[in-house]
Amino acid sequence: MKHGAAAGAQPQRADWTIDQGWANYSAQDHVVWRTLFERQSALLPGRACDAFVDGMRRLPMEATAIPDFRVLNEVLLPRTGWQIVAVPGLLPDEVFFEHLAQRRFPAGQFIRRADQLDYLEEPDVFHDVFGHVPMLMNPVIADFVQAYGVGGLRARQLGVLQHLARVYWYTVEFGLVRQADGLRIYGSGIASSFTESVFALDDASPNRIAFDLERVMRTDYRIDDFQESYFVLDSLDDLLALANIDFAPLYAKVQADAALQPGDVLPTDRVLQRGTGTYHTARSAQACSA
Ligand code: HBI
Ligand code: FE
Repeated sequence: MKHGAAAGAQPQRADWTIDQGWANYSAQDHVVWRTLFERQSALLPGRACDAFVDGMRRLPMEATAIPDFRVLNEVLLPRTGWQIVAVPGLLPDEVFFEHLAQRRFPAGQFIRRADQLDYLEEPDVFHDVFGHVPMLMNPVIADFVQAYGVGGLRARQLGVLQHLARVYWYTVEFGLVRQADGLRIYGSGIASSFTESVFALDDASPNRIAFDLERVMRTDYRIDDFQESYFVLDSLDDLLALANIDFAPLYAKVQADAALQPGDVLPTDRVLQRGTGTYHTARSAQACSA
């Protein structure tokens, strides 16, 4: 997934929001939604964390049609103070973080084409609404994502945004959490992806490493493929601690260290499962021979 707004895109409004225009979705758009929704809904039981399942259960979100954000907001707003706003695509950093800081979640208004089911350049309405919104029904995640928005505005001024973006990436987008009944998905990038929902939990290739804030802040990530490492929380409540600490001293410390590669494993890591790396080795071999 790319970062930042598509070059040259001009917003209708200063905050880049647009009307969702629910009535303008085509029958084909709703068919793509239904395909994605039914596929994930069949796959996620036993893979999605309890918070995701609980959030989804409380939301008026069905397979039959792309949800109207106004209808979802009638449930989401009273529950955690969040509301979904429609946007045309990726937003500039300062616009994105300002929305999050105000508990407005910028969801892509568009949906991918039928021939793009498994790969997406930018977050569309399925990634944002199916992947992110059920987690925003959870008070801990709701507070964490708002804190991320506030932190992002500050990190941008400090020039350390990339360190904070890694924290978001390895939690809100691609995080795993341990439950009594096993590893579960809470990251929206995984929960909205058919292939990565399998890879992240079942494949022997990726590392699965206990989440450590400083370690994650140092670790680069993949935007073009599955992650090489997934970081695992012992509980979603661990994110609350993150939402309330001052990152500034950490930024200074991490600034001095060289970035870690996505597939690195450190002797100081609490490694739950050391990956074989075979998936990414094969992919880079393919790339070389292409
Ligand atoms: N960062 N600057 C920026 N702009 C975005 O629109 C954005 C992002 N990071 C993550 C992200 N969007 C996705 O998680 C969306 O699903 C919200
Ligand atoms: Fe996302």
